[in-house]
Amino acid sequence: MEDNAKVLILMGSDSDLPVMEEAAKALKNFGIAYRMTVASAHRTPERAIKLSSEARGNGIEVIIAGAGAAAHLAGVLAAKTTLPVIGVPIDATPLNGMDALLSTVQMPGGIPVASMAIGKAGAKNAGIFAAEILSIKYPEIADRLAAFRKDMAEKVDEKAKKMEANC
Ligand code: RP5
Repeated sequence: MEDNAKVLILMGSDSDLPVMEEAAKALKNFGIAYRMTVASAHRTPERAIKLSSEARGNGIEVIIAGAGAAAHLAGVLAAKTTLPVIGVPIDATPLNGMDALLSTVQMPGGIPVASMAIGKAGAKNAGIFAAEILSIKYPEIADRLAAFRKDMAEKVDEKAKKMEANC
């Protein structure tokens, strides 16, 4: 845990860690301090609510919440804070994440959750999206995001050139 954490990454179970690590990796890549821990909306609701309601006061600016199955974690956290909450639906059941996706994305009007894609791509994008939100306030994060996009485009260009050369 970093004292100066700007992002709080929560997950419903430690079994979600292999997916949610992608969000942490993305934040590290942009030099953003985060705190990552487990809190379940149904197994430890008091802990989830405490973490969310105290987040702003603790210097947190964005919350990322990953959960599988009924996946009400992001919505429960969003109910207790006006910070932006980014939800990551996790494929943890025989429904392959469709259950978590619908539970995360279909918030009733009034309490928004920004839902990402199911699984690792969603967790990675949650980290990048958190960086984009923070970039409004922190110009150095905006610069790192611009460099990340440039690097991604250059890699595609390189691959395209190689492919064309081999045709
Ligand atoms: C959800 O149930 C968790 O977010 C996890 O994705 C899923 C299964 O949890 P475990 O039974 O592996 O702890 O609450």
